[in-house]
Amino acid sequence: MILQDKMTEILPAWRERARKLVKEQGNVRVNDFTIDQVFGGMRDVEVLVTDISYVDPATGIRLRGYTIPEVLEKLPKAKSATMPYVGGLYYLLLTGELPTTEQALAVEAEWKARAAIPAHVENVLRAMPDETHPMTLFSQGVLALQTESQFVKRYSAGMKKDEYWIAALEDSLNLIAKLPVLAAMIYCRKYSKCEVGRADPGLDWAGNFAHELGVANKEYEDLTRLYMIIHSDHESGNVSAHAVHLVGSALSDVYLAFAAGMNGLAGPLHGLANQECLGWLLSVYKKFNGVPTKEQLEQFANETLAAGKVIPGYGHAVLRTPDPRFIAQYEFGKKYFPNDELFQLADLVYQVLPGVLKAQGKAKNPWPNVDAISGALQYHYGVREFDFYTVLFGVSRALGVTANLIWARALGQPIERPKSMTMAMLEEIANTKG
Ligand code: CMX
Repeated sequence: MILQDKMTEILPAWRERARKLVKEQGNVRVNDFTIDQVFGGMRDVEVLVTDISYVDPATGIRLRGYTIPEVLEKLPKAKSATMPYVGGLYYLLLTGELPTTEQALAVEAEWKARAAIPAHVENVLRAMPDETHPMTLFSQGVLALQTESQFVKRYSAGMKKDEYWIAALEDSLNLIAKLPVLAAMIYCRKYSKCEVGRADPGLDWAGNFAHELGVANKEYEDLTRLYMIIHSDHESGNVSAHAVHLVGSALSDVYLAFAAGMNGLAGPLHGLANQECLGWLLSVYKKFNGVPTKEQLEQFANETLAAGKVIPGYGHAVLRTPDPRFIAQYEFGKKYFPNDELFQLADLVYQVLPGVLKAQGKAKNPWPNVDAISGALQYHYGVREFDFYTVLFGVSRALGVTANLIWARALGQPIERPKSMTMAMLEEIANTKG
């Protein structure tokens, strides 16, 4: 299989690199941390390693070293599409190399062959009450799929350590293949908007996801490809990525680890933020009975800040420029529906907000992040159920976190087990050193 063959080829050199670094320079100190960081969620503490993505404060996320514009330009695309095959992105995330069209299509073919969902998964979802949040259903659906884990079967049969990554790759390909089908099943059932299981075998993984959501529109297929690519990975320290890594480090299989990550993504401080952004845009639209003037928006934003509230979609913990994932979506909207009023409002906010935040002087980054516009684009194409947006994010995030998990198993990364201290110990250190 294409990804297994390629990784088998490149893995020995990576293993040797990791082995040599730890053996010969393992006692070199990387950095110290402060009491602020111990109490502050380990913000900025550099203790994780991944080669799959890196958030550069100036240029935004780099996927295997490539910026978002480079990824969108260099990955192979179908003739009928303006956005790349997501199968090509997965090839890049796993191997570090840009795929040819054939290689991207080979990954797409793997996913297509593995997309069927066992009947018990739908039964699990059906058993839940109507008001269940889509992220709860998504996580439950993933756990129900865990009966498929090849890792579990092979581990109990005495699989060699060297082969853990192969079983993790198998599980990851199966999981990713099934996630759009699962997500669409949740969407169609919960909102009664589409017929479950309307796959189009002629479409690629992301295009088919758009189709299964019941949006029969070539532009929306491209938007789905774009969305899946830009949300795929954002280093290893964010809650969902870190949860997957942590749980996976106990040799829990890909399904168990991914479900843990999705439970983190469901939190309002993480993946749920995208629905808050659209809610804020719609509330502004409603308040002004349409798109306000620049002056009205400025005044409203200042009042919001004066009331001690945050403006959703603006600011970032690491980035210090407009998020390139925002820009990619902004350009998509400008190209396809510049006259959509909600898009025009998002555009006006982009013109006005950074100035307001700069003048207030608190936010380190006054620029828009990925969430500032993603909901407005979904809304345009009729996917208007806010609480489903985090599920879209979750399907995409599977690409990055599973790539990381496969590599963690391939490099033999151990169980994660940081050490705790008591408050008294910290006080003693502070009194001695402070
Ligand atoms: N509106 C109002 N105030 C903001 C702000 C915003 N959009 N962004 C930052 N600030 C404020 C902070 O609340 C903080 O105020 P206090 O000192 O009173 O606590 C101050 O500016 C400094 O914050 P910061 O160091 O610039 O930002 P953080 O790294 O602490 O937080 C983030 C980053 C994203 C949580 C924050 O900018 C925010 O709350 N933004 C709005 C919510 C949002 O868009 N979330 C989605 C994030 C998407 C992602 O992470 O990818």
